Amino acid sequence: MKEKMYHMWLQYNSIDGPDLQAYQKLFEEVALMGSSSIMEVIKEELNIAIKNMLHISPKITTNQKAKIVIGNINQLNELLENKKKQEIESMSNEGYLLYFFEEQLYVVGKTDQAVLYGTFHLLRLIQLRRTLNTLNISEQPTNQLRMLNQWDNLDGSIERGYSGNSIFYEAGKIVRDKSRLKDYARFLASIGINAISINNVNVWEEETFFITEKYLPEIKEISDIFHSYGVQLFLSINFASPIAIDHLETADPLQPEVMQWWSNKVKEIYDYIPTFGGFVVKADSEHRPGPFTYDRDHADGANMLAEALAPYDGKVIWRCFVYNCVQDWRDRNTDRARAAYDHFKPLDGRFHPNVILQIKNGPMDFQVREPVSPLIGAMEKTNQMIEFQVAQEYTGQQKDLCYLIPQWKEVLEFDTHIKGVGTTIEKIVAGNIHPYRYSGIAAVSNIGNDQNWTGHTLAQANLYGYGRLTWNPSLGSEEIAKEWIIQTFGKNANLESVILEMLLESWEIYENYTAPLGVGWMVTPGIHYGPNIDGYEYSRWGTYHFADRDGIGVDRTKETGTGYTEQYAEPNKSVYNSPTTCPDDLLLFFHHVPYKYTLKNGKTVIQHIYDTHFKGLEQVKELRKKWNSLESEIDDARFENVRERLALQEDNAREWCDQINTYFYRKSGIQDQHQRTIY
Ligand code: GCV
Repeated sequence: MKEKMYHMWLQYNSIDGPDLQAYQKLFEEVALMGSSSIMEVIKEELNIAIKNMLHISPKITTNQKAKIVIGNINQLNELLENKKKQEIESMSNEGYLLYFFEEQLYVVGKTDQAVLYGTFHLLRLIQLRRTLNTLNISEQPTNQLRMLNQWDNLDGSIERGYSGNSIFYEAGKIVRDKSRLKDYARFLASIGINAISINNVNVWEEETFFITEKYLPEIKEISDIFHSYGVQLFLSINFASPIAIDHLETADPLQPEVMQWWSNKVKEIYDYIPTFGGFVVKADSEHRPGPFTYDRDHADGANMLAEALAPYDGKVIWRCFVYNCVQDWRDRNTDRARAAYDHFKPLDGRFHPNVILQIKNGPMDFQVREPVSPLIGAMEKTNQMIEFQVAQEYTGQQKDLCYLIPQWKEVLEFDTHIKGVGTTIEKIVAGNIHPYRYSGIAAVSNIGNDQNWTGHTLAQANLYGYGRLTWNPSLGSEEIAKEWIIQTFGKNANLESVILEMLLESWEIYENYTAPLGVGWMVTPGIHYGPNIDGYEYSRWGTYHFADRDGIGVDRTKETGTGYTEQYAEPNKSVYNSPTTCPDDLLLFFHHVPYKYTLKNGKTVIQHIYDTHFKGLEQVKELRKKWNSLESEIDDARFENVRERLALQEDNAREWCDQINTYFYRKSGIQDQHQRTIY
């Protein structure tokens, strides 16, 4: 039964009832054209899926009269009507058609990779028990780059990993048995992910050597596995590599010997891995080396690498998470929220066309609630992509339930107004606003070697949803959740409605019992789980929330605060700058207000804090009851896993509720209107 945990949403549950015969008939024979490594994995997947779902082994042929015909446009050229050919021609390389015509079902795309996506789409439809003989689907991804970043280290640990150890590395070595990597690649391809970086952005000593002959042969093996599922491999690099690897005296990006070093290095990498994607770089951030050491800026640093990669069509994905981590929080001129925009906006126009800036969704660090980063869309002449975090670093660490798709949807739907009404983040990162050559979405992965991949079985929904949303941001949170539930647990109306409800309310619940009204943090420093209201890291000075006996929140206004609001375009700038127009859920991110300040919902800030924290705890108790009601409908292993996690979540929620309410009661001296017990 533990196997069910492992197969996530590719369970391929047995189909019964009246649908079965119709599906079986269709799948008796499948014509599969071509023999590339991608076509081979399509064949494998069909065999597994059809056998499990329909209890038959399809005859795989190249017979063009077969009921199902799968191939790319060149292979099916003679079979297709002109109209269909034109439709495919007009699509991106990853676009495909899935349609029924004169008793045959076609899966046809521009490339083999597109055909792979089309095949997974078809298999998904069967899992969802959809009728196939009326299909007429035309699909292509909205985003060009749909990437996952592994924060895995060679010793097998994962920075901010909550699902066991790495599936890539173990005890200082790349894993020998790579079968789990292949399964990971399958899962990623099934949701349309097309790029992966396989090591932590914090590149420590030994990982620096990933780009040398010591590791490249094995990294090539990993790359080949992912490549056969249409996923391109990237590596995070250490900016100081020339010094660390070959003892150069400097890593100054403008020194000819450094430029030459990188150029040779990149050639060596491509000799091993011709399909290599490029570098992911964290520089001048949290004690990592970067161009600032040499008085150079980030355009100098990124461009030097871009020049080395350009002949191979390689890319530099340069992270904008650059800030002074040892800042004095009492200094009102050093607002961490301002940092990314202040560093990068002035550099617009200076980056090479194969550089992409990767920007976290908020200006801070994946808090439960943050405004959208004002840097996204603010650089018209520089490729940009957004960074989400599927790993629940600040949202419960896969012990607490937090379905993140609604949060990401809010971010993508945010209207920046940078080019007038309708300049949403979704359109910017899709490359539809500025003429970006490359753009898209990246996210920190949430998987490890736990049997169920994600620690909390329900956290699989975040990985699934990330891929689906990134492929098509117009999908709804509910629609994605339903797809995931049916594929993961089978078709069962009661189960579907209970789990759906749990997922959809979970983000709000988590927010209710943790940091209020956008103020963020209040977590145990370093660990980032559990409450520590005054906790702050790196620096010895200040708090993140500026609470005193009179009020709470961070003044980021133009007039009296850090001026961060100025980084937004109008009307957002003015909306955020005034407490009367600032949305309640971000009030304390932008403003320092008295505890008795009245929110738009009619409550005072302090009463809101008390109410949401008591409520959040009660909601977690309800989550537990809901899950327990499903005991007879779910296999033991998955049921127990979630049951245990929800018990931990209740402990966590209680701890938060107690600490937050006590802290603010003592600080403010204001009673709870409902006289509940607060010590
Ligand atoms: C990989 C936060 C995390 C770090 C992470 C960093 C980043 O600070 O706590 O673990 O480092 O973000 O995104 O680079």
